Parts: sequence; C-alpha cells; structure tokens
Amino acid sequence: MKRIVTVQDISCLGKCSLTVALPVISAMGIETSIIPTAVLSAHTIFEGHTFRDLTNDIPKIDEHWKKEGFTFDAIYTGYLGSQKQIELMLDFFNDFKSENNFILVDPVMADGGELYDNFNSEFPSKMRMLCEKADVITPNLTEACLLTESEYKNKYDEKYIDDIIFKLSEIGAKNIVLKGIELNGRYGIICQSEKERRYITHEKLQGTFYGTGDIFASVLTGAMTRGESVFEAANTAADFTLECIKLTVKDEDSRFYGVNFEEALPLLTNKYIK
Ligand code: PXL
Repeated sequence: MKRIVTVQDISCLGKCSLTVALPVISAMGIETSIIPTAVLSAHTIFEGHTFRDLTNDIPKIDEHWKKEGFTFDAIYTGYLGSQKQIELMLDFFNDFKSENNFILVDPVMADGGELYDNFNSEFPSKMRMLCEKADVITPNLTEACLLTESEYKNKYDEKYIDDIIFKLSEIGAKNIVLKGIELNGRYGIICQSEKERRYITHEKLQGTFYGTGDIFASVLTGAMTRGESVFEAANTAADFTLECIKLTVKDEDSRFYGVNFEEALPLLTNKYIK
C-alpha cells in the first residue's frame, strides 16, 4: 500500500486540514501518516480559538522516522503554523525526498486578497522558499500574488494570469495548479506542467466553502500517488470538491464552516479501492 505523509494542523472542530486530509486520503486506499503542526480548538474563523504550537515536536518526529528508515510515496504540506515550521519542512524534505516520491506544497496562507490571521507579512517569502523545493504547488490567486509579489486583482484578463503563472514557474516548482480562476466567462483551475498548460473548467457555485482547498489538495496528492498525471489528478480533485459543495448546498442542515465531504467519500473508494 502506498503511504503519504501530510503536514498540517489539527483543527479539532472545523472540517479542514488534517480532519479532511486523513479521511480523504484513506478513502483512496492510501496509508496516511501525519505531522500535526498545531492543535486548535477550532478553525480560525471561530473567534477565541486556541492555538497550541507543535513546532518543537517536528524535529523529533523527523529524527525518529529517519532512524526507523520510513519512506513515503508523497510528502504533502498544508497549513504551517510559523516561519520556523517552514524551515523544519526544508530539513524534512532533505531527509525524506527521494527519486521515488514527490513533494506537494499547498501554500495555505491567504484568500480573498488577505493573509489569514496568525501570519505576518514576511510569511509569504518564507513560503516561497518551500515552494522552490516542490514538485507541485497549489496556490489560490491570493497566495499566487503573495508568492510572486504581484498585485491582487478581483477582475483581470488573460495577460494578468499569464504573468502570474510565468512568475510562479520562475519559483521552480515543476507543476503549478492555480485554483479559482475566472477567465472569459469560464471558471476553474489552471494546470501547468513543464510542457503543457490546461484550463480545467467547471461550473461556478456561489458562496464561500471553507476547507475545500484542503480537500482539493488531498485528492490531488492521493490521485498523483495513485499514478495519475497532474492533469488527470487535478480533474479528479476538482470533480470531487465540486460534488462536496453540491451536497452541502443541498443539505438544509449543512454547517457554515465546512462541506459535506463525508457523503462524497464513496466516489473515491469506488474509484480507487477494488
Ligand atoms: O483551510 C485552510 C486552513 C487550515 N487550517 C486552519 C485554517 C485554515 C484557513 O483559514 O485557519 C487552522
């Protein structure tokens, strides 16, 4: 069985980061190891949430795993709690990246033109250093602008997006998956490999759906670990995320802070577990 390690926080309640990555990747028939970066009582959209930083545990976990000789088919980082954790991830990549695996960095730090609470203005340049080492990066437009020091715009044209993708490619990651892009009346994901660019479009659904970036990155990592190309995997991830949103919109009792991904998990098990 393939094994992924994912590094992100535990929001004890909130349907984001590890509470979605674990079930989603497991549902794809892939073992999921974790390094929790912090424990929060709830997602940061809840005022008064607690935040227990687990930075000091990370090098110890790294050392122990090195001694044991554990290996991973993919290394996937999400919400990191501090700049120090980014430095520790650079060490972790040195210790666990091999010819036989890939690194996916989801540069979780911002949305809607704004950095999330808990991050200062130096965080994006540090995150850029992590993206340099990645095989795949999955920024939304706000994160892409912060990584490339571009102006964030709500309304834009193809030239604006071309420039941002060019600047992202200069960072060094081989594959860029830019999420939430609206161009010429279409909506979707721009996926750029070393050789090719594709615009994977889908219907636009109104509203804010927290945690969907984490679901998307988890499925993308799982599908690539299962041998899909970045384009196939981005399609799989987009279809799954869209289904989660549709199920949430249909449910009168849905939670405002997360989507009904649980009800969509059979799509993954049926596809990947024989
Ligand atoms: O979904 C990204 C995410 C993950 N973890 C925490 C967050 C967020 C987004 O705000 O606050 C703690």
